Order: sequence, then structure tokens, then C-alpha cells
Amino acid sequence: ATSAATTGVRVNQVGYLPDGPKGATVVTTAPQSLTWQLRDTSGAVVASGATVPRGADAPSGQSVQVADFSSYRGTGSGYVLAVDGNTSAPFDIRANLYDGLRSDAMAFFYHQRSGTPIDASLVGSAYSRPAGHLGVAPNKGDTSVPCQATVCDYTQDVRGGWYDAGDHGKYVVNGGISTWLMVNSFERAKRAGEDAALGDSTLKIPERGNGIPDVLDEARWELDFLMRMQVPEGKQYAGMAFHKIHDAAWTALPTRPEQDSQPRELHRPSTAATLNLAAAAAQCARVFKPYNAAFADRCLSVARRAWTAAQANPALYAPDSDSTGGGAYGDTQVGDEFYWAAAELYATTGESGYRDAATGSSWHTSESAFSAYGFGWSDTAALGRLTLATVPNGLPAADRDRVRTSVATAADGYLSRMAAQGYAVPVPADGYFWGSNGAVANDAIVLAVAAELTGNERYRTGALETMDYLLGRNALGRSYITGYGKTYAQNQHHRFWAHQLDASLPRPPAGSLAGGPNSGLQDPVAEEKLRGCAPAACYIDDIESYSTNEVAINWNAPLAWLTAYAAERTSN
Ligand code: 9MR
Repeated sequence: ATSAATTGVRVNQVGYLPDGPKGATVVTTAPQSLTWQLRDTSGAVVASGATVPRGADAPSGQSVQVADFSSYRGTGSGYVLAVDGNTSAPFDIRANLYDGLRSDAMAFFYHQRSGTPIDASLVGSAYSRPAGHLGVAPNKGDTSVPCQATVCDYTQDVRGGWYDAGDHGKYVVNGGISTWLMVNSFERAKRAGEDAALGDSTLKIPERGNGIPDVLDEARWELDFLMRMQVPEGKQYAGMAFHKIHDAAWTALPTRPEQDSQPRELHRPSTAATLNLAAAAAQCARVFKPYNAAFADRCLSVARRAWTAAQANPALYAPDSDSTGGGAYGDTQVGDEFYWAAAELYATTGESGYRDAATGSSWHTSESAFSAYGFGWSDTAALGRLTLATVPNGLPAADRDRVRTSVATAADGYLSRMAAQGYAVPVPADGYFWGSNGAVANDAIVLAVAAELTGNERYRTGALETMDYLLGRNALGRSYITGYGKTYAQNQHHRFWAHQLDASLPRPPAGSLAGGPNSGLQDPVAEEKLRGCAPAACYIDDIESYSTNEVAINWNAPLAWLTAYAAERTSN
């Protein structure tokens, strides 16, 4: 082979854990195996071996070979992998590799807070800003928000929470799943006996040092908002959750939160949002109990009321067409949300009514609870399974074992898909849709839980390899996480972090994950610039490409979960 045959060596540009997998992908048309060399920062070859030809890789549209240097156990920085005259981006091999990203991925949520000033002493002056949406002109504010026409005739205080993404909308289904992931990360770390997750040491947030774990403080910021979205007693749809609250019309980029002058509107309650609230609030009741019993009780009563209201209104769907001024988050299949909410309520209360609702649901046994594309805001059955598999409960042993096995079976599916692909991605070739990086991270969570349930190291290996994908071992040889890697996304779609459009504004802060490749080409920039792209290459680091390059709470939440997991063994 000549070096002309080989055009890239794709690695995790941050690096690898000493005891973790170390895989790289070589882009090459060479038909035969090549020699790889691992070189340390002085240029010395510290390990070498042969690549494995893999031929055409459908998702990337590339011909690739794979190099595996997992057996190398040295540590240091400035390594490169050299193959056929090409060298990779430099990377580290060290035990504390994920400590920084762990904090930054979680800090994303403080940056996204609505209804509170973002404090320069916590985030630095470039990222500080006044409170958004508290009713200070020109903001209309979220403290007294009217409904859209005919939905209701009163106003509701729905301040706080996190902005969903690059926009200023707040959507219950996406807020609930993101909060659930954050609290679930804590619940998992606690099972693992992880001190750092329990202490007050990792997050720069105003509540630090208040005696409650930081991650729960951050989750509570959203939980308080989600509970404000519940329709009050005595009103039509009492106990349900308004589907969303956002601007009457889309604002331009850039628009800082405090400068948004659009009227804010509550949109009609939906069954999906109501069940999402029930699930997140039931989980809250369980996990917050030791730290704040009064708050936990409030969560439980909200969850119970939401469950009852959803049963009384089981088919009030949010329409896909409702996307003026905010995203639709439409969903007409809510059986999975019923299952998830029942599972959380059962895990928290042990009551037979909730148990029967969970075990009687087809989602309790359906093989499609864990889809190849990960769970998501509209596919929540997997979350119910993960809870019933990991939280002690009174399910009969055989049923409990079956639920646990279903997690491992799903994980086996992700592993076999990873093994069959040149870039070790758990999603299939047709899985590169809006927010594919979130789906990849969600699949990795299932792998990590399977590792916990079975003690089988190969699942941990798979979970860590998905981090490689997000951090540069991918079709584009680019990290999708701001501030991490040699070449990283830094123009994600955001109304405040809009440096690409206005140099006085900051870039997205370190730890912000781009939505990732989306073969649907669903924005004008993607349509124009990405035409003909292979699925895994349908991405552009342009602020206007909201369908490939937005940030969102439901993508950074699994990233935070995963990096906490990846950092775990190394934090002591
Ligand atoms: O993540 C959402 C994706 O699944 C949908 O296909 C897409 C179009 O409806 O919307 C995505 O969510 C966006 C939301 O609608 C508005 N805020 C930004 C979200 C991330 O792009």
C-alpha cells in the first residue's frame, strides 16, 4: 500500500483509559492489513501491530480498517497512532481522562437555566448573563404565562427550568427525560458506592455546599419547573401537565434570553407530558427522600395526581403540527409513557395498582422496548425497564430476572452492531437522525447498566467505545463535544453562544454536545452543503444547521451520565 491509499487515522482525540478499550479506525482503500504504530510524545514506537481490514463501511461511506491497541498499558500524553504514513490527532492515556468532561457535561445545565442570573463567579464573565424570562422588559416572562387561544383562561407561573436547547422553549417531555437521566445517574453512582457523585465537590452551581448532592440540586431546578407545569385543581384537565411553554414566534439568532421580547404561551396539556411528569416526579420522590423528605413528598403527590389525570385523559395527543415558535414534540403513542410512569410509581411506592399497570403493559415484555436507536423523548419504555431492573422491588423473581435479561439482550444487540461497523457505533446505518449523538449515548447507558447487572466487562468496553465515537473516532474525524479533542464542534446552534454570528458573544462552553449527523438534512444549510452525504457524515459545524448542530438537554444528559460512569474508576 502507498500512503495515498490511506487518508486518515481516527481516534478518541481526548484519549483512552489505561484499563479501557483502545480502538482506532483507519480510512484506507488498501485491501490488505497495514502496520499500526503507537508513538509516545518523543516519537518512540511503544507498541505496534496489524490492522484488520473491514472493507466498505455503509454508515460512513468509507473503506476502513480497525486498529486495536488495548493491550498497551502505559500512560502519558501526546501519543499518536501512525498507519501507512498517516498520523492520528494526539491523545492521552490516563486514568483521570474523563474528570474534566464529567464536570463540564453536567455544568451545561446550569448554563441553560432559565429565570436566574448565570453567575460570573461560577462560569466566567463570558458566560454570565442576567436572568431570562422573569418578566423584565423586553422579556414577557414566565411568571404569569397565558395559554394559547381556547386552551385555558388563566395564567400560570412556570418560571425556572432549563431552556431546551438553542431556543428558549421549555418542553415537559424533553425536560422530564433529561431530569430522569440526571437523577438516574446519581441513583446508579450511589449503588456503585461512588463518593464523588454523592458529595458536594464536582459541580459549580449556586447550591454547592448545601448538604444535598450537587447533581440533585441541578435536577431539582428542572423538577420545580416541571411541577409548575401541572394544571391546578379545579381547572379543566386538573393534574395533567401543559405540554410546553415557548415563544409565540421563533426568534432570530442571536437572541440572549433576557432580550427575548416574544409573548410566551402555554400549550394544551398532553397525555405524554403528564405521564412524563408522573415518571420524573415518582423517581424524584424515591431518590430525594433521604435528602429532603418534604420535597420528596411533594414530588410523590404530584406524580400520583398526574397518573390519575393521565388515566382519565389517555389520548390527549400533542400534534406534530404545533411547531410555531417552538418544537412540537408530538407523540401519539403513549403506551410506553404509561409503562414508564407505572414502573417509576411502583418502584417508589411498591403499590399493587402501579405494579399491575406496569406488568400488564405490553411494554413490560415487548422486545422493542430497547430499540436500536436508543430510547428518547418519544420512546420511554426502556426507562421503565432500566428502573425495574436496577431498583429493588417486589416483582416475582422470575419476572425481575426476565427484565434484567432484557437489558443484557439489548446490550448484546448494540455490541454486535458495534462489532460489525468500522467506527464501533451502536446505532445502525439508518439511525443517523436528528440528535443521533444522543441516541448513541443512550445506547451506551444501556450497555453500562448491562455491565452493572451482569458484571460482564464487555459491556463496559462497549460503553467506553461509544465515547471514542463522540470524541473523534468517527467518519468526520472530529469531536462533537466543545473543548474536547484536537478538532471539535464549536459553532453549535444556540441563541446566546452565537460567536459565529456576533464576535462579542461566546462560543458554546466546554462540554456541549452537538446533535450530530442527521441524514434527513432538515435545515437549509444541511440541505445545501451536505447533499449526498453518507449518513454518518451528514453533519456540519455551522450555527445555522439546527438539524445537525444544535445542543439540547436530552443529549447532554446522557453525555453527563456516561462521563460520570467513565470517570468512576479513576476518581479515587
Ligand atoms: O430532538 C428533537 C427531534 O427528535 C425532532 O425530530 C426535532 C424536530 O421536531 O426537534 C428536536 O427537538 C428540538 C425542539 O423541537 C426544539 N428545541 C430544540 C430541539 C433540538 O433540536
